[in-house]
Amino acid sequence: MHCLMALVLAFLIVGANLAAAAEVSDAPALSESEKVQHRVADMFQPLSKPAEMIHDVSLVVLFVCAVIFVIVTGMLAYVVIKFRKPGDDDGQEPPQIYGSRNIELAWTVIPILITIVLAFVTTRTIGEIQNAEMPENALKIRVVGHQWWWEVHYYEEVDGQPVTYIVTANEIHVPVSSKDPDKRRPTHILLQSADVVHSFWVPQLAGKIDLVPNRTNDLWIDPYVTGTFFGNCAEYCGTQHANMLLRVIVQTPEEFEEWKQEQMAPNLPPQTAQEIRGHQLYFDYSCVNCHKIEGSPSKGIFGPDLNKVWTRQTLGAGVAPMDEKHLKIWVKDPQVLKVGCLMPDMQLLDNEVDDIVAYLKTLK
Ligand code: HEC
Ligand SMILES: [Cu+2]
Repeated sequence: MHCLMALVLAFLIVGANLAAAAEVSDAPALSESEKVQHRVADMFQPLSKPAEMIHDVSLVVLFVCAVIFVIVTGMLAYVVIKFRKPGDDDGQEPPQIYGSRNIELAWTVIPILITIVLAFVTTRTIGEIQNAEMPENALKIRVVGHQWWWEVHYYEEVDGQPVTYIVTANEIHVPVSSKDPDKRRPTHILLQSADVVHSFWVPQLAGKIDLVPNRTNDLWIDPYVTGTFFGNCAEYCGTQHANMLLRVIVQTPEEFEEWKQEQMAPNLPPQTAQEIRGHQLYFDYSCVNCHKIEGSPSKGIFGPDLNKVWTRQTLGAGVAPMDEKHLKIWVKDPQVLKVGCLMPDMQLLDNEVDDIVAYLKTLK
């Protein structure tokens, strides 16, 4: 009873302290309703060929393991109940039996065989996915992992050389593919890293593959339906690893073509007085050293390409929605929304922030 009271008291004290702590801390930069929707993607609902193949093989593995689990725990339960200490126990040691060649062989050989079969089934699937031929019409993308965002290049091979035609960040638009071989249009994605090891994972579309510095890996996706698919970095890569989110937006061929044209169109020059001031400030401050804007002297590549930044759904690899309010918070001090991210607080005045954001909104 004392014990229980002590426990209740402990809970009350901890609870009170937590409540007090919550009162002192500042209001969060993002309220609950403003947080960007990031449904945890359901890997048991694959909607793309490679994810489907992985799903099938994992069900086989899961089934075999479930059977082993039931047999082993069943036998364990049986033994524990059947051979529990009887009422008339004489307190003597039971007879000691050492070694049974047959039983030892059985529990060595059977698990080895099961493991070999599972290994073969798995490697065959991995091989089939990795060695799949990409059709001529496959969309080609190169993704570079950064602490803590994704750089995305759309490229075409011209005389064996990759030529980039769109650069964006964190959001990958692709056309819908199909199970019908004639209507298929998969997307082939090269994976590289600018700093540490990251891992690209969009559970409903494909398996996860690491992005390793000085190496190019690749995967492909073949989405059967349109929609937005959520993914994230699946290899711890530093402070903001958890906010290194990514989304794949699967569109109809027409919508995708429209998006492509929009991204490739030249930016309109700033119109209003405020946009012109913002444009000037953007170039006066060191934004240009880290960010690139197509057709302008802003050629930095340390941070995300800001060309058409206003067409993105999210900001800072999914930490906030892309709207005026959050863009202002970000430009004022990105550390508020994404603590430790590699864009510094530029110490801008509020009116400078307003002007720069007005300019950024013309990038669409
Ligand atoms: C030292 C380099 C650096 C400087 C200087 C810098 N940025 Fe950034 N910026 C970054 C990095 C890195 C990110 C990505 C942060 C992340 O998502 O983790 C970023 C992200 C952004 C984003 C969000 C883009 C997106 O798609 O999510 C905007 C907008 C932006 N910066 C605007 C600016 C503006 C405006 C300035 C000048 C006032 C500026 N930046 C100065 C490095 C920099
Ligand atoms: Cu990571």
